[in-house]
Amino acid sequence: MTRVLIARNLPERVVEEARSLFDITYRDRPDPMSREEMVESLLDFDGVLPTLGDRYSGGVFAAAAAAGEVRARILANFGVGYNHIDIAAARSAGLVVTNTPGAVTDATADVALTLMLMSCRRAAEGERLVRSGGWQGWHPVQMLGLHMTGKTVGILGMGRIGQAIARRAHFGFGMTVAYASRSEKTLEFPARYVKSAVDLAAQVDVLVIAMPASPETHHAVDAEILGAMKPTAHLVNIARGDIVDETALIDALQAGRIAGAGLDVYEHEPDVPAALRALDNVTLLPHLGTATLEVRESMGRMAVANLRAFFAGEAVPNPV
Ligand code: 8YV
Repeated sequence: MTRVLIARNLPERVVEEARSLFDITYRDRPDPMSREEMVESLLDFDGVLPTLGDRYSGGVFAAAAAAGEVRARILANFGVGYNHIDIAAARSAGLVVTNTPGAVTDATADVALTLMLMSCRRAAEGERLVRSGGWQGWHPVQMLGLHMTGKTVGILGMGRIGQAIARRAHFGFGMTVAYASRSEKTLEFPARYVKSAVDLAAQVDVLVIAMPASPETHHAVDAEILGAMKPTAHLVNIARGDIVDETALIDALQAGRIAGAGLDVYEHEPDVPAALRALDNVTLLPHLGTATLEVRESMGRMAVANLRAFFAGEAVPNPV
């Protein structure tokens, strides 16, 4: 029977479904695999279901090839983002890689809107004030934030998630949508295409990062982009932490060069720099993008569907 490693703790129903199809080894733990575990996974299993944090680097594939015969033929990633996998190295080692687009779109867009509102309306700061017991009572000019309705949102990356954010911002908050993307898109809502990310940053009240991480997008949001933003503007990142130069972001927030930031992802997760944690004008979430049971179950089912199709000799639904 086909041997599949589920590399992380998943919702029970997903594990049951996978067990009904394959000989499953279930690594029922919350932490990423070690390098040794990943090397072994390629030697011992026909398929692996890895996720965020499992760094299948070129070195892991090379170490597996040097240690024996690579048995694995597919990495069915749980999650849409696959920047933790060296795709070129996986391909040269003969593996197919799949991901779970679609399943994550709405939940991730919801967290973007959560962070936009929390940052613009200083919700985390206000919550800390109440919890501290230091709130002195309402007054007309207390904790004034940015009124989001009718403002301009700039979206970096107009893929599925970027479009879901834009739709919410346009139809829900009457926001003007502008975006920068690899190419101009045909969209079912009004949106202005801006060629350069720096120009986009300069024009908007909220800049939202929704592009996939890759070596090309590493530190795409740097001191220049942050410097172009209005001092009243907010930055939101629901994509991957290393798209932002975190040190430059801390500088901008400390100096008040931008009004605030809402982050769901970090450059060196789960490490969040103390300097960032010390700031009041930043909202920090622990990578909650898709954190609902319903969504995690559909992501899991999608990963299992990719495995099923692959081992049935069919075309995989979600190749990367
Ligand atoms: C996932 C995400 O929950 O799907 C993604 O790429 O960013 C998250 O919402 C997590 O990263 C697992 O892939």
